[in-house]
Amino acid sequence: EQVEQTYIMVKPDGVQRGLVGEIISRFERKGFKLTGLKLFQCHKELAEEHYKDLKTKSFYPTLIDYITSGPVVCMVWEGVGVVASARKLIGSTNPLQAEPGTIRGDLAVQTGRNVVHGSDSPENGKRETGRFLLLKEKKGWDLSVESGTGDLSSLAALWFKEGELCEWTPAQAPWLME
Ligand code: YYY
Ligand code: MG
Repeated sequence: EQVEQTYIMVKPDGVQRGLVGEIISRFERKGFKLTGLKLFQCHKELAEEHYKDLKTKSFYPTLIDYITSGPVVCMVWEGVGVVASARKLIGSTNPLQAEPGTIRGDLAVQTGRNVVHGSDSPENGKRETGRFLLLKEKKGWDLSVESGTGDLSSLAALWFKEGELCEWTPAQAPWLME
């Protein structure tokens, strides 16, 4: 099993509603490892790059306005299977369809105010967290080989820069995984 990274972001509504601690808490209690954390005012260019796959959607302009409307909390969580598991903890995109017990199911009512983002694949986890740059620096990995696309521009780290992520071993590690 592969250790993955996922990019989790408390969106501006989550920050404004005072849900930052609640949301961080859910990933902490589950047992994933936090390796990056910052409060950040997202600019338009970054929002557009982050959501570039949705460019043709009717809601895209309002999505960009929403995500840049106030500070967000950017996080990297690491662990085996963390990408899919985090999506389950977050719940369905439409909070009215999200199961009770999930973040969106418990804390939100509308798709356009669904309080949190989570990467949808390990590849996007790497792209969004900036893990590619970290690994490249440490191990000399070739981004084009890793991506399989050869398109370096699409792999530039989005939310974190070199030096912003921490590698550490939580004291609880041996009590979480045998
Ligand atoms: O990954 P997830 O956030 O659950 O949904 P996406 O399909 O990637 O859409 C990203 C973001 O766009 C969603 O969290 C809210 C917004 N959105 C919307 O406003 N209206 C839709 N019909 C679909 C998505
Ligand atoms: Mg998505």
